[in-house]
Amino acid sequence: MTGIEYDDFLDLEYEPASTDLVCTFTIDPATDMSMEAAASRVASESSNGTWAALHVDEAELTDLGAVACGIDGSRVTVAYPADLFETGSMPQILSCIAGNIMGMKAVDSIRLEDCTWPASIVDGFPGPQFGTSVANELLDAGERPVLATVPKPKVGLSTSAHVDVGEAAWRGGIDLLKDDENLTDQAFNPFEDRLAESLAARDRVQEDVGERKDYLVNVTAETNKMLERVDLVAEHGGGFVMIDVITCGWSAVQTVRERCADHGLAIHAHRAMHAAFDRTDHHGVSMRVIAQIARLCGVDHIHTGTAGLGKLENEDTPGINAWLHGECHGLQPVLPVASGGLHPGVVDQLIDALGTDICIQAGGGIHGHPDGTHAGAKALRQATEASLEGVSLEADAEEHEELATALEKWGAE
Ligand code: CAP
Ligand code: MG
Repeated sequence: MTGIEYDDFLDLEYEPASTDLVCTFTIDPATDMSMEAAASRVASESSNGTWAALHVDEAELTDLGAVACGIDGSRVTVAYPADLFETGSMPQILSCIAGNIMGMKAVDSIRLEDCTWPASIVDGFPGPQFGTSVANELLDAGERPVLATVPKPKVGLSTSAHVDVGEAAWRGGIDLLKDDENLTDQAFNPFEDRLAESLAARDRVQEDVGERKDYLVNVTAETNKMLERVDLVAEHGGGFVMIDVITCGWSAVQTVRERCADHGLAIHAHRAMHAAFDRTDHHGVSMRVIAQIARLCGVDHIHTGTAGLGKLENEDTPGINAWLHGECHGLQPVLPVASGGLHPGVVDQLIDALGTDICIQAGGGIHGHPDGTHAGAKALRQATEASLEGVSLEADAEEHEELATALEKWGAE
């Protein structure tokens, strides 16, 4: 019989195997606790240890212990053997690596910063169906960023008013109309009416302007309800659904991903509530890890912020986007979405910071244009095309009155 104790989970000589899931944490140990003691407790509690020394028959014991194998200041590396994890279950993975340890008294705070995912875990997940290829497989964006808009006010517009705003934006040069996060199926704007009327308007606009357009309809709901809505989107000829991935939960996202594959629908991931996990730099789960999880679960777009240019706090948008675009055991890359307080006057800086393989999403920055939504959409498209051509926004505004008015209103910061 052997006793498994907290100290058994620390080995600073251990080199993680390529098959391990390697997690990096920021840890602030509790008073009176060394970093080594705190790190070994984290590895223990998140794998197969507990607070009491256990007496287990070694012959019966599979070696599933995680190893706290690196300490660098407040950064701690923990390597988890892949056999600890059920194939293809994001909830099970998170119950280990971001579970009880978030509340352990051994740490004053702990933040899961980054994961290196081994092939054996990644292979259990579908990844995106389309990813960045939506720009040209489902839309006609060419080399420029995909452009999206969300009607404002967030809620309260009737179905026909909402559709009119969408139509004006599409005609002005926007590719994607998007629902806001708190618009789902309320009495003032019921889901199926909005879906049917928006897609009918989309078809009219496509016909007139000769560019593919689509609608990111918010299917967010209880999981079975969401599946019904996904089926409706397919029936009505939509190409995308939008899911609020944090509020729905990852198992729901996995279920919807399967149903979307049946219909060939792409998934736009909104991330309301992410800041409850990632806003502070010392506790919770980073946006980088949230984006990684979303990619494994198979979303095609995810909001990752505006590199500090908009109205919301952001965490390392360029670094997260680089991960979403980069290689991960053959998964499709995800299209990052920049959103939150954007307007035409910041598009050049946004593209400088994040490149062109992104979606630019603006609500107030289009509908708040002094000449209305159609002019606002034109201004965003003008600013995008000027930035791609290397023409300054001010110079382009001399040729385009919509952009000139937008710059007068909001400035070219
Ligand atoms: C943007 C937005 C988006 C946020 C999401 C809003 O509207 O519709 O939900 O940008 O944030 O409700 O605020 P505006 P993030 O363009 O009018 O600001 O992308 O950071 O997850
Ligand atoms: Mg919103």
